[in-house]
Amino acid sequence: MRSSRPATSPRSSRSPFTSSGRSSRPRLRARPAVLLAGAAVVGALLTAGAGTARAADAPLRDLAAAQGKAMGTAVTGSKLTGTYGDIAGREFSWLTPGNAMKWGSVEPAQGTFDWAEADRIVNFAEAHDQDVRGHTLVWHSQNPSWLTDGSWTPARLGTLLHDHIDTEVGRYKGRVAAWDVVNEPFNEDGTYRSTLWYDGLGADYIADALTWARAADPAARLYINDYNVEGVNAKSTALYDLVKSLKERGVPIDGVGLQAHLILGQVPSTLQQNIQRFADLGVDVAITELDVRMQLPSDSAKLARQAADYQAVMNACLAVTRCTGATVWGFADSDSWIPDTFPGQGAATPYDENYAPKPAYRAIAEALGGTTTEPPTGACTAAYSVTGQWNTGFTGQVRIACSGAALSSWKVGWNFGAGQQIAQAWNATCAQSGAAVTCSNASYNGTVPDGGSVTFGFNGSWSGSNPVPTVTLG
Ligand code: G2I
Repeated sequence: MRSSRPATSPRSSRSPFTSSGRSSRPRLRARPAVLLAGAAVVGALLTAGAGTARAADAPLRDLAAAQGKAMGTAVTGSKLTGTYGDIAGREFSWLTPGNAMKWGSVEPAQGTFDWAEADRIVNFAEAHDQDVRGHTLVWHSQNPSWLTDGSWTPARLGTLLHDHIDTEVGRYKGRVAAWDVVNEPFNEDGTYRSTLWYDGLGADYIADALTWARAADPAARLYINDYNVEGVNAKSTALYDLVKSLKERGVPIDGVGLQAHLILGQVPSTLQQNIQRFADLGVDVAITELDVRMQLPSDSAKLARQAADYQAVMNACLAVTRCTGATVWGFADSDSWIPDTFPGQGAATPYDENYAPKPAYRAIAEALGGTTTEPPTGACTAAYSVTGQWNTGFTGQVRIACSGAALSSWKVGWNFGAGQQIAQAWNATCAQSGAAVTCSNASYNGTVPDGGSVTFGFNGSWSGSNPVPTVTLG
């Protein structure tokens, strides 16, 4: 289903991408009642006594809309099916392609374009009434080698950049609400970063890029985006001075993106003050790449600290009208850049590797005015997720986890609601009769200790749709 909204309709009625930073129509969409605690998965609880269902709390995007804000996530286009797609569509009102719109992705060979993943994300966003934050047009990284290895006169380099902006912004004209036009232009000390662009074109590559982007899509909100600019410091002050001078010169600049790749316990104390000073310049501010990394393994104390950090960031944004919202840089720990870049660190996002919401998820919801229901202590839970899906097949998994309780054997059941059939299971014995599936432990994995978990998987077939069933553990 595609959005019925014409591509040219004004966004001011549906998006926090307005000059005031507030949405006049909060997104309050009906949600299926079976969703539990905004969770990625439908879980079943087995407590010492009666099984207690968790309350159906509102998705983050609805909570954010009620505050005039957006809640976003970076996504990978190829993953937008199964549980990952369910969460991306349900919980978020902004999508940022994590890599799909970078120059190296869209024009791997000069004049040869690949828009497949970017198109997929934009189509998904429209089908889910979401806005897209385009990322990113001018950067020193993830450029195609034909560009970085070439030898260009300044005039030719400027033409290449102009054409790139024209082509990409023009392609998505009316469909991308905001662009990170320029990404990461500064060094930590506030001087300009030496890049292909700065070295070849001088500092005015920034003004030129913004001007070209405005010409290619006058309705898109145009941002400069950087990291380590969340608090008041030399780098954020350089960004502030740049935005101020661009405004004075009449260069089109609508917002600044504070990436917010944060370290556990290190939310800058001047975050709100910094957001406010940009807002006072007359630009929007967005938190664009939020994550909070920690040394692995995570534990409950670190996860609680992380929840407080997420909440502090949300509160700072909520306190400033022109802060339009926050985007997390991947919503699940299995889809985060952190472990690759910082070996030994991770667990930086609001969902764990099995798409179960973490304390950080609940902290975001609560900052946005929502209520969340913690699972009761002393429970074992079963969580079903689709980990992969193709034409007619899919792979699913169920994770049984205990906290304050333990199991010596287990049996999990569910009803497939759309004709799905299990073909083959591992780490469990499964049987299907009509829609009803029951799976019990294998000889070697009946024991789930307090604090431990067991996962089993299966391949199945589907057609039409593949909804996540409600699982019972008993
Ligand atoms: O580095 C974190 C972010 C900092 N701000 C700008 C963002 O654009 C940037 O995102 C990350 C992506 O999340 C990573 O996924 O940018 C990285 C590159 O600097 C991305 O990493 C790259 C890997 O380096 C490649 O090896 C890989 O092929 O992701 C590519 C696609 O998975």
